[in-house]
Amino acid sequence: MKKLYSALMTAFNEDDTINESGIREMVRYNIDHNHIDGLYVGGSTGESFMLSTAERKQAYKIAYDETAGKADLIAQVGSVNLKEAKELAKYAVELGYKTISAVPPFYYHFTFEQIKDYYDQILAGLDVQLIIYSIPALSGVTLSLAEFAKLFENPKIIGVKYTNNDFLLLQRLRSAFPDKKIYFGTDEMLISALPLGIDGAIGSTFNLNAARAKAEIASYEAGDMKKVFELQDVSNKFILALIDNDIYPSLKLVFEEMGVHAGYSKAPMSKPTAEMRAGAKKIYEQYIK
Ligand code: NAY
Repeated sequence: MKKLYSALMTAFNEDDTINESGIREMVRYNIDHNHIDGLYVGGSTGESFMLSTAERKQAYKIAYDETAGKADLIAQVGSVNLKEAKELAKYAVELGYKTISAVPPFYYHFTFEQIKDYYDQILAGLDVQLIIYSIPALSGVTLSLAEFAKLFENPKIIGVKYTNNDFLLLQRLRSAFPDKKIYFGTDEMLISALPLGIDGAIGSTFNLNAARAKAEIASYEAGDMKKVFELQDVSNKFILALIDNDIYPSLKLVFEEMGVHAGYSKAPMSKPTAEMRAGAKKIYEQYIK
């Protein structure tokens, strides 16, 4: 069975400090209500590239503690500051995370040799497995099939979180590396990734839309493609409405509608306006309630 992971959000207070109880509530909702297979902690949805090292550690610790072994956990430790990435990886492993993930180093257009060295250094001396976080649209780093092959030579690198709509590369990865894990990360294109043999999906919208996504996966596995299309169609109306309403703060606003105190997003992300609140209420009523 393909796995479904929510990309965990980080709840903030209005002054942009971390809201611990908000993170705990979202973890609990994912476990108790979504019955989620796992949580991806500290990724894009966690707004992690805007956090200090101490705040990133705090988020891993809260998620680990609240999950209490009831779901798989993956800590995203990637950073353009390699020293920070190594420190975060070590910290996550000491907490008990069995799997980490890392976005390639970004911004400076590093060479592939530098990228490979970054992964090797993060993993050196740690008893942990790693999933590459490939998200070219945000990181600016595109890895080719040959480059994935070189990274996958490291046995600790067990797969990729593939947030990319290049389906040719996805198919070639699946064919070339049947034993590596591939988790797809564009929720609105899940329908297109399912037939390519993904091992599961990791996404922000599953925090709220897990039941529909799970039903889509189950329908796919039962061969009911009409149902798969219908479910993805509703999901996409929901996801596009969220994007139109400013996705990260809106995911939290919809959580608030459901009584889950998800807090705010961190500046420079927007604080909710009256219009965003009204939009989120409508999204909740139309797609979640
Ligand atoms: C992450 O690290 O949190 C993810 O990449 C999760 C995947 C999400 N991508 C981003 C950039 O947030 O769930 C998707 C995405 O929000 C969704 O498909 C809507 O576009």
